[in-house]
Parts: sequence; structure tokens; C-alpha cells
Amino acid sequence: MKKNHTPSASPIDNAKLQDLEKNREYGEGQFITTDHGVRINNDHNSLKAGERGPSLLEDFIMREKITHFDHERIPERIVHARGSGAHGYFEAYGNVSQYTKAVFLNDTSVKTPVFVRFSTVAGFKGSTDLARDVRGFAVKFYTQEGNFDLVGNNIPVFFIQDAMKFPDLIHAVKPEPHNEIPQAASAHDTFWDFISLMPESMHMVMWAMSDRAIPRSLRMMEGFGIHTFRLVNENNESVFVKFHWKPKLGTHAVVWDEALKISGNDPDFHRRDLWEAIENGNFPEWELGVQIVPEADEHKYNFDLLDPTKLIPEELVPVTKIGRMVLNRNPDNFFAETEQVAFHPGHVVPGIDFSNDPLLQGRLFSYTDTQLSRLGSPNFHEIPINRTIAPMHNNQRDGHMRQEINVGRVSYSPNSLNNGYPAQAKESEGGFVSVYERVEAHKVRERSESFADHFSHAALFFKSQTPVEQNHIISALRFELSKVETIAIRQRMLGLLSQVDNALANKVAEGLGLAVPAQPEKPMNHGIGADADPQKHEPKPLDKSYQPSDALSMLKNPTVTDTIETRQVAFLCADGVSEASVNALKKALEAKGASAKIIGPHAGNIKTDTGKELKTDFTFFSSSSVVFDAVYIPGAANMAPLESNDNVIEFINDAYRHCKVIGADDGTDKLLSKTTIGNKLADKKEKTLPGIVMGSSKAFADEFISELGKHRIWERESKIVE
Ligand code: HDE
Repeated sequence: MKKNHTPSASPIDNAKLQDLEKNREYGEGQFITTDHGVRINNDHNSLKAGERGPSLLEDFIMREKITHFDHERIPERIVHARGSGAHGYFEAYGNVSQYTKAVFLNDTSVKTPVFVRFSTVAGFKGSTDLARDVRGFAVKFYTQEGNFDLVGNNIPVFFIQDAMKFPDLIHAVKPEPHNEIPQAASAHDTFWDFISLMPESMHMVMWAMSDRAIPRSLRMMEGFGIHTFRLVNENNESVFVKFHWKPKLGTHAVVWDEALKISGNDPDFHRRDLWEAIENGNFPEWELGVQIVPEADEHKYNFDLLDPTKLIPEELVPVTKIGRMVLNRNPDNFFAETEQVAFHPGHVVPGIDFSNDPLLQGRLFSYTDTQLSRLGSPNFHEIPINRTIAPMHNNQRDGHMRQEINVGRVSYSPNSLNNGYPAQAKESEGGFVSVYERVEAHKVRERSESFADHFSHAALFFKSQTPVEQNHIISALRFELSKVETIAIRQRMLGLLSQVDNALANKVAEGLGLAVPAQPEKPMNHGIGADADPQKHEPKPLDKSYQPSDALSMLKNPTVTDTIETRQVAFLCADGVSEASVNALKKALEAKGASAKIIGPHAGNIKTDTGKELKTDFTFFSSSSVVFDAVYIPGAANMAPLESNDNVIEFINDAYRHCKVIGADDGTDKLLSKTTIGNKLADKKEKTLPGIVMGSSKAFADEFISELGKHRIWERESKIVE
């Protein structure tokens, strides 16, 4: 069999790595040329008739350069436009052969290369990272049996049950079409109008209003495949499966006021954090987990496994860890890799198959279709980041920007001129065979009655949260709904919330200055005629049999960890700062994998009390406590420059408000007296406040680190629910 020429290899094999090396050095010691290899003699001036004369049309060099530039942009993704990517690998623990024949999930000797793209959903490509939004968590596994894409989110359920509603959902959440306001935000009328008429969205709404929607870092998020998939073993026996990613650093969030301020201070906060962690060798890591449900148990639960607005509580079906993923290399080129990567839930390998979840089924159509307009050609699989490392042969040919130079006369099957090749693979030879599922039914446009419980999982989620987390959900709903101008929409939402949890609805209503309607409005009254009811079935009453699930709360989650690895502490310093005070905590933090950033009155260096130079990383003016995990005020020969600086006062006040740990050495009392801390101490007539670590004792660093390990000091927060 003749081999086809492949001009460049897949993105992750050795040949590609060498290519990348070459690319990195590309241009070094080389002449600048046109795209067609002609050396350019003058890249600064266009060709003109005389120094002051008109430009000449014959200037093929300028025309080529400008034409290329004019076409540099491609359409951004219709959803998930804002994203950040990284390379890494996946290693299996080798404990799933009874469930799946997928080699990459079983063979412990294989390191499967991966490319991951994290994203927000609603905002445009240049929008802020800290929008309140679900995060995309899409992983491309370059397995030896072909590419497997796990295109998931950081929230385990979705807003809608049927793909048919996706364009409506997205039209509702995107900026409103008449004035294109607001950017990357769900806090506006069209979104809540749609939601208030879609009771099935209530479970996802609870998650989206929780702190899951404002992660501290992309490295500190869980990931979920959402839909029920199937695993298939060598004997073609199948089980249902839900996929989970569990982050090594735990699941953490920022607070809403902080998110708003980060958006101004550093809109690239998550992208920068991911990039810097990898550059510094702090490789983000997740474990891949599965919840397995035998086929025989398909109807065992009081929710439908095919309904993507439901989850399987971990207490009912535990998560078994089956491997780990490490991200250890930043992209070389954002456009070539992060922008051009094309994910598709339909990219599966033998051993993984689909369920009949109607949202998943719709996605299986959508993702190839969207690449045709975004990447512009059916040959998008040839873009290096999308290439499989498995041998690839078929009779697909030609099309825009075809890279491969297929050799020979044969591009059809069956053929005899190429001895029948490329040949079909039997199942025993790794050929993909769909799950042998019997389907016999009427064609209908209907929703199953088993999808009609819209409130029980929303209520389960809410009651599984700690009071702190419940407060945040209530505040988020108050924030969002107070931005909705149409009172009827606010009221309709209160009606829906009251069916989830009365106390929740009442607290939100209080914040809106409204009363919870005695009789929730029937959403479908807004449709035209009875046929507009998508559900057909009456919503089911609340199922109160669910026990709270700790895994649903970020604070109670059993995987929560007190590690301070990669956390960043702002040290507020000026000339005369005590070198000993800086060094003692800095050393202790670094020993635990955290780092100190010196914030000073100006860029460059400041002088310590021993006359040494200390380099500042940021200034009081150019930074803010919202982009750090904690604050430390070292002792100093002269505190006056800090005491008289409004930015310093705001820095400390924000850190206090956002429940961050604040450490203060001896001699900082006057500065603290000008901040919220001073006011609180005076009010309470107490010497200490939670999470404020004072003094210079030997135990100081240990105490500071132990408080930092709590992530936030929630006792400080003002409460809506006790
Ligand atoms: Fe997507 N989604 N989606 N989606 N989705 C896209 O594909 C779509 C859904 C998700 O980093 C698009 O290449 C439909 C659920 C992620 O490149 C598009 C439906 C989940 C990403 C598309 C859904 C997702 C996308 C836009 C309802 C969680 C970003 C650009 C049936 C499991 C991938 C593109 C990346 C991207 C369609 C619902 C996750 C238009 C029709 C549910 C993480 O094809």
C-alpha cells in the first residue's frame, strides 16, 4: 500500500516537537522573505513613484503583506469564544478494563498527550475572565486509537434538556441584539425572561448563581462531562458513565465584589494565572473519575439518566478515579493552537459511546457544522492542533486548503486498483462499532415524562450548601434580578424560586423589594396555545427524599484541601521595610509552594532597613489586593509612606472585605487604625479579628500559613442566612 505524504506531523509526536523547536528559532539568522520565499530588500517602505509620490500597484510585497493582514481574523466561536489552552498528558491507573476497552484508559505504560481549552460561554473573545458564567472544560486526548474529546463544563448539569432550545438559550444570554449590551453577563432582561419561562433550567441556575461561576483559578475547578455516556468493554457489554475531573488544588472561588474588581484590574486574570503556573513549573493537575451505572440500573433512580439537568449524587454512585491529567506546556502560538483547536463530543474511540440524552444527540450534529464556518473548510482536521496521532487514511478528498497530497488514482471504496485499501477494520482490529442498542418507537416531538421534575435537584443543590454558600447564591440572584428592568420577569423568577426553596425565594424577594407571588405563574401561559408547552407533562412536585450531598458544596467537598501551593501573597513595602520581616514570611511561604510579591510605592527597587535593594513586582497604584490570595504588612523603620497612601488603605480594606488573610508585623497599628480592621477592632473593643494575624512571634508564619490554607475567612462576611 502506498503511503500518503503528510507535510507536517501531528501536534504532539516527536516530529512535531522538533518542528516546534525549529519554529521557535524560525527567523534567527535568516532573511525575511515573501510567503513565496523571495528575499525582501526593504520591509519598511512601500514601492512609490518617487519619494513623495503615489504607491505603485505592482508592489507585490506590500500587497501580499497587507492582504494577509486583512484576513488574519477568523469568526470567533459562537459560544465559548473566550478561552485559554494548554498541553499536557493523561496517565491511566489501569483499573477499568471490565468497563471499557479504550486502550488509553487501561494501558498504564502510555502517556496520552492532551490539549485542554478552558473558556467562558457568553462573552466575546476579548471579554473578561471573571464574568459570572459556566466555564468550558474541553479536553482533546490524542490517543493511539484516534482523538477522544471530552467537551465538558465546570458545572455538572445544563440549562436545557433538548438541543432544540440551545439557540434560544444563547440568543437570550448573549448581549441584547438592539444595543449589544451587556458584555459577558447574564444580568439582563432577555436571559432572565427566557429562564423564567424554562423551569427545567432551575437546577443549572442554582449552580450558575453559586461561586462555581467565579472560580479563583482555572486550575481550581472541577470538570464534568455532564451527559451520561457509555463505556463498552471487549465483550461489547456496556455501562452508563458520568465523567468527572477533580482538581489537585481543590475547588475554590473568588467573591463577587472581587470578581467585579478583578475584571477591571486584570481581565486576563485566569489566562495569566494558567500561563504563569505552567511557566513556573507548577503544573495543574486533575484526576479523572467515573460514576458507573450498570445497564440494569438504568431506571433505578427517581431521575432520568438521559436528562442533562440532573446529576447522580456521589453518595448514590461514588466517583472512581481512573487516571490523572497534568498540564505542562503552554501553547507556542495562541491562534494556531487555542483558537484553531476544534472539539467535538462526537470524537470518541472504541470503548466509549453515547447515550440517548437529547442534548448530547444534538451536540453530535453541531460541532462539525460550526467548524465549517469558523475554520472555513472540511479540512480543519489537518490543522496541526487537530491532527490525530493514529494513522489516518480514508477516501475524503480535496476542499479548501487541503494539506495532504494524496497519492494514486483511488479515492473510492470498494476498489480493486488499490487492493481494496484503505480497508475496513473488524471490531477485533479496533474498528469502531456502535453499542448494539435496540430502538423501536414512534417518531415524536416530545419530552419524556421522566424529565418533568425541575425542582428537586435544584433544591438538593441549595440545601447541600453551607450558609456561606447559600448567602452567595441569594446575593447573586439579587444582583442579577435587580438588573432586570421588567418587573414581571423578576416576579416570575420569584415564583420559580419559591418552588425550589421558600426561604431562598423570600430572601431574594427582600433584596428586590418584592413579595413572593402566592401562586407561581405557569410559564407556559406565555406560549401561543397549548402546543407551545414543550413539556406536555405537568412539572412534578418537589421530591424531598434527597439527602444533602457534601460533594455539591465547595466548602464541604470531601476533596477540599488546605494546600497553599501556588497561592500569591502581596507584601506591602516601602523604603525602610524590615528585611528580616520580609524574609521570614517569604521563606516560610516558599517552603510550602506559595510565593511573595513585593508591592511598593514605585517600580524598580526600594531600600530595606539594612540598606539592601528590594525589587518591587507591582506598585500600590498598578495593582490591587483582588489579584492576590492574602496580604502581609511587614514591619518598617518608617511606616509613613504606607499610612498616607490611599491605595494602600484600599488594598487592605478590599482584602478584609473579601475575607482574605491579612498578616501585620509589629509597628503597623497606626496603619491598621486607618482601615476597616481598625474600625472593627474599635467597634468590638477586641484585640483580634478572624484571619488577621498580628505580631512577630515565632509562631507567626505557621499561623499565617494555616489561615491561608482555609482559602477565605468566611466568619467575617456579613450574613443573609444564618
Ligand atoms: Fe457546546 N458548543 N453546545 N456545550 N461547547 C460549542 O463548538 C452546542 C453544550 C462546550 O473550547 C461550539 O467549536 C450545542 C453542553 C464547550 O473550543 C458549538 C449545544 C456543554 C465548548 C456548540 C451545546 C457544552 C463548546 C461553539 C446544545 C457541556 C468549547 C464553537 C445541544 C457538556 C469548546 C465550537 C472549545 C462549544 C454547540 C451544549 C460544552 C456551536 C448545539 C451541554 C466546552 O458547536
